[in-house]
Amino acid sequence: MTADLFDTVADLPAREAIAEGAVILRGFARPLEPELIPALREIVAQAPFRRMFTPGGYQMSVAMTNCGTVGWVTDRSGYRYDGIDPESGKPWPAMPPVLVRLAREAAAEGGFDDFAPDACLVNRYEPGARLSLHQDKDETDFAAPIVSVSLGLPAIFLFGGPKRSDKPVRHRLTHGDVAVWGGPSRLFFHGVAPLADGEHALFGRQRINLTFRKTR
Ligand code: MD6
Ligand code: FE
Repeated sequence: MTADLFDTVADLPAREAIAEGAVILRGFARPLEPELIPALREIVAQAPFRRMFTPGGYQMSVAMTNCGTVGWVTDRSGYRYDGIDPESGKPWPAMPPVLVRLAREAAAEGGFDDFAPDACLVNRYEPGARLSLHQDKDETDFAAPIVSVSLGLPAIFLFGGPKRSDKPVRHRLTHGDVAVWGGPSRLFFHGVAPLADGEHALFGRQRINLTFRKTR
């Protein structure tokens, strides 16, 4: 038996099914790292990270920005996708081709051909930041999957089921891992446990997560 590169390096299979329609692709984004980092830098220069407020008035611990035709925003009036960055009054930065390609190839690897995302939410987790269990349901097209790319510090991804009360399974996501969920698990509850402190060689004391969606 020959182990492939990922088996050797991470001692984990390169592809882990976590539910019907849901898979973790270990290290899938790593080959694109040299192109991803400058692309992200450019996005953040145009649309800096900001900590948004929930409709209930709480400030999120995760800082966010977006690229693509539309971006996900939350404020006192609710959650929505908007073509305009409320901080700048300008359109969100375009989605760089390397990100479109990464999302499309990961989706295909997860069993979802022809994924054409129009939104990429960029999340920054600093130590202690967390995301409580939720469903991604502000999109109109649930046929398309969610593609989620992890960079920087490791995090514990909580993946539950169709009901909020379904006990989530904890999956450790590290730099370069990509999670894809769609079809039967498209609306499954998920979240991120409070980020443990640490230092990543490229990203320092943070985790960056990119979530790609087709919103319409
Ligand atoms: C993650 N993120 O950070 C998964 N969903 O691994 C999400 O599920 C997510 O970061 C909606 C909005 C922001 C997110
Ligand atoms: Fe989500």
